[in-house]
Amino acid sequence: MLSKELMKKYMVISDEVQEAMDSGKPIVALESTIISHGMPYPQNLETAKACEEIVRENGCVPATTAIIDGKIRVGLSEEELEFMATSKDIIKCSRRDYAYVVANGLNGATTVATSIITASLAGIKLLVTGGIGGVHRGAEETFDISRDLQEIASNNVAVVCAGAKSILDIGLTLEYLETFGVPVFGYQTKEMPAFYTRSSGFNLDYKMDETSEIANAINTKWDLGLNGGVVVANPIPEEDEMDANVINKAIELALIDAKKEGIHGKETTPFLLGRVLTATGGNSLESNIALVKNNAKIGAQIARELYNN
Ligand code: PSU
Ligand code: MN
Repeated sequence: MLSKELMKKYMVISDEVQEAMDSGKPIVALESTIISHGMPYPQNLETAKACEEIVRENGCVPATTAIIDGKIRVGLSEEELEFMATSKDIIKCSRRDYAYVVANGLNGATTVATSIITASLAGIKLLVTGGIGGVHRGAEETFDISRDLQEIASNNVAVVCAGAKSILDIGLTLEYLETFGVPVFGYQTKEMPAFYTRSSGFNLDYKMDETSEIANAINTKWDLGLNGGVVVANPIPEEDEMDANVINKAIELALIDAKKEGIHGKETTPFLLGRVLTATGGNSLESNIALVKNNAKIGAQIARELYNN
């Protein structure tokens, strides 16, 4: 956590979040790359606002994270959410970009990696996202492994997600998490969810049916000095699930296009997300919105118990 002086220098905390911090109320961090680079307008803004509301309804305070004019922001106003949803002047900000964006007074959307960093600097214990980044398919050649995994591994922040998209190699992503000692807890599932679908074909070691069980396991980990995060894998609700064949075909085509067009580095994930969206005629966007909201709900329920301990 940042010292008081450094917080003052680098960070702006919204009144709502500051009050929660002062009174020990549970806080749920929310990322902003999904707003700026992961979804089109206006659905991005509507979803961001809806998620904040769901977090409040479930007894927590939402803290959407971003960098605006070089200030690390914890908790955004409606105008600031709108800015993140519409401005073209926002850098997708991973760990390597973070200091540069802050030092130069720029705007940055925080990925899972930098939302975790921000949460950790602010002392927030849980982050809600849609899907985590991971080991990309073909990573044995491209070395493309999302920074998200290392940040999950090394900060005491729990991450609630709907698994990982199969634009990634889900099996290798799970292996990587295992190497770095990150537990993956399935919320009411024995299988790693694949974002748009509830199943991926990869089993998880631990299925937990109650949010209290998950919170207890996370607190136990930290009590024992086993530092680092946890992935909570919360499958998309059945009624919002996509047809696996439809989505997998769209993903395959997107991967072929990315290769053809020489897309690489930080552009890869937004490119693939965009292509999948166009190919599925907006159906994937609906699923995406539904699963993020569901993560906000379950995330807030876990956070309540985490802070209770
Ligand atoms: N996966 C999604 N939607 C997203 C992202 C991932 O389904 O919006 C975003 C998240 O912010 C995640 C980032 O942290 O992409 C990972 O990017 P990269 O693969 O470049 O590390
Ligand atoms: Mn990458």
